Order: sequence, then C-alpha cells, then structure tokens
Amino acid sequence: MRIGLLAYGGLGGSGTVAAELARRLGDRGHKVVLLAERRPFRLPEDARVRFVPVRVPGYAVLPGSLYGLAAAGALRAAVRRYGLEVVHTHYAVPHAASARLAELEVPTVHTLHGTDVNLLGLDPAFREVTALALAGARVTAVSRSLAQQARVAFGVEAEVVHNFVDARRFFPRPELKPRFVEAGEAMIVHASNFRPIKRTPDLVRAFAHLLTLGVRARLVFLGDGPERPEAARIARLLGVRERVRFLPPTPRPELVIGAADLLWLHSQEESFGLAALEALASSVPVVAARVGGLSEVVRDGETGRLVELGDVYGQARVSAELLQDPERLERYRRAARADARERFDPEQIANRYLEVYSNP
Ligand code: GMT
Repeated sequence: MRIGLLAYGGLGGSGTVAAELARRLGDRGHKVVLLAERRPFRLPEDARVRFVPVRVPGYAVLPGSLYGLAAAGALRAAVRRYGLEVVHTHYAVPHAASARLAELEVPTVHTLHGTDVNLLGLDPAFREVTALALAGARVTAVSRSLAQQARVAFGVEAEVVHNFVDARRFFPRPELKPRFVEAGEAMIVHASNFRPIKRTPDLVRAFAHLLTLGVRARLVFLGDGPERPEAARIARLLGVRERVRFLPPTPRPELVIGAADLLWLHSQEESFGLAALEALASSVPVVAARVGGLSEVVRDGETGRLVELGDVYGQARVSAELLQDPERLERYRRAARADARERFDPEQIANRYLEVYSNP
C-alpha cells in the first residue's frame, strides 16, 4: 500500500508513535511517506520511509504560523506526487483540519493522541473546526479514556487502537544502572517533555519525601521542556538537588529507562503514557497518578501502582513499599514485561492500522 502519514516531528509521543508505525510499515514493504515540519526525533536514519518536510514560509505582517495551511498543501501535493492510497494524520490540531482543507481524494484516518482532544482541542479557537474536520472521518484514539473524551468534546466515535512498544529494543538493562546511581541506590526515572501538564515539580516533592522514608535513591529526569528549570529549583529548595540528575533528550531512551528500578509519572492528564509502556516492556514498574488512559496501560498492583492525582506522599509511599520489598518488586518486574509484550505488540497494532486503512 502507498501510505502517507502527517505528524509532529520533535520530542512528542504522537510523533514517536507515527515514526515507529511508519518504520514498521516500511519494513513490511509498504511505500510510506512521512510528512512533518521536522524529522521526528525517533525516526531512524535507515528507516525505509520517505521523509517529506512541511515547509512553512513566514511573512512578517501576518499573525502566527501558517503551519496548518502549509500542511494541507504538502499533503495534497504528496498524494499526487507519490500516488498515496491512504492518509493517516496524528494529532488532530491542526492535522485533521489540514487534511479536510486539502480535499484529498483518498481515504483519510485521524489518530487522536491526547491534548488535541482534552486541552488544545477544547480551546474555542480550535474546537469547532476540529469537530468539523473529524465528522464523518475514520478516527482512532490511543485509549478508551481518550475515545470517551472525544465523544464528549467532538461527538465522534473513535475506535481504540492502543500505542505499542518494541520489546526487542525496550528490555531490562541492569548492567547500565551504575552509570546513573551508586551501588545500593534505587534509580527512579521520569521521561517527558516537561510541559506543565507533566507536573514535574510534584515529582521532585514526592522524591524528597521518598528519601525521608529511608530509601536511598536518585531521580533521573530524561528530556527537556519548559518546566525543567522549575523542577531544578524545587530540588534545590528541598535540599535534594545532588540526588536529582537531568539528562538531555536522546533518540535511545531505552538505554536510560532499561537501567531503572521504577518509572514515575504524575501528569495532570495522560491519554496513554508511552514512556510508561516503554518502562513496562523494560521490566520497570510504573508509579503514576491515576489519570486518563494510564489505568489501561499499568495494571495497578501487578505491573505498577496508581495513586490519586496530587497525592505526592502516596507516590512516595507506594514506591518505598515496592523498593523495600525485593520479592514483590521482582514479581512486578516480570509481570510488567510479559504484559507489555502481550497487550501492546507492535506487529498486531500495525495490523490493526492496516485494517483501518483498508476499510475507511
Ligand atoms: O497530547 C499531547 O500532549 C501530546 C502528545 C505528544 O505528542 O507527546 O502526547 C500524547 O500522545 C502520546 C502518544 O499517543 C501519549 O502517550 C501521551 O499520553 C499523550 N499525552 C497526554 O495525554 C498529555
């Protein structure tokens, strides 16, 4: 099949999912064209995928970016030039509207990822046009929770196609742990783009509390974004700065996540939590706030623990309970990898998307 994908490049999870899907479909012999304003961070150089940049000309007197318009033009041109048979957009704002504007003569599928529905998508500036663009189209959502939100926000029935993880890439790497912590210390990792929705300062507060519970640990932050300085400031304020490490974004997050004992998330909202799934595949249990689709990814009490949003003490307490009980931790570790492999297998999920493409 000749498949076009439109996604955000850079660090976000939606771009990662699109890039990984594109690579897999390319490996299967499909002709895949991936359009984005920049090459997705996680698209390998050797992927059998044609990357087409969406060029956005600037013009001084006009307000804002003309990205949505440029994406529409790039899609229309790509369908013609590469003979695309289906177009799959990732993240509805503005991609669904761009596809609608392009009046494509091929079936179009939109995948909803999270804040395109429950934050940006709710903004009155985008809500009407996004609902219009999604109406009548084939829409998927990365979790049941997000599909439910899309029903309320846009009146669309989205089919749930969960995200997936490559367990041959994300696996336990305990031999790498000494790169990050001293012998006898636990390693807790958080990987994100440090937007306010991730509540990273709360993770530092939880970590400071964890240390008071007699756990020797370090917190490794992987990634970058607007709240990174605030997280560092809170760490200094609470006197734990020397136990918190900040690592820049990497196209090989598996080399950090795979070394950890726990992955922490405490987001305000999380439609799926791709980093959580990557941790589970790496045999790293997840401790997170019970929001959005996380309860579809993490089995509370089996592969991780979920606490109420804002309960930073709970985040610390359940983590201490796990870290101080090696047998239980080992049970969670084994269950985490097995469950990730069984329920979030990339080949099966690529098949689901191919079915959707064939029955638009
Ligand atoms: O929706 C967003 O906030 C952006 C998006 C991204 O591009 O990072 O993240 C969402 O999509 C990911 C991939 O499907 C999910 O794993 C994330 O949970 C989701 N983020 C939120 O819901 C906050």
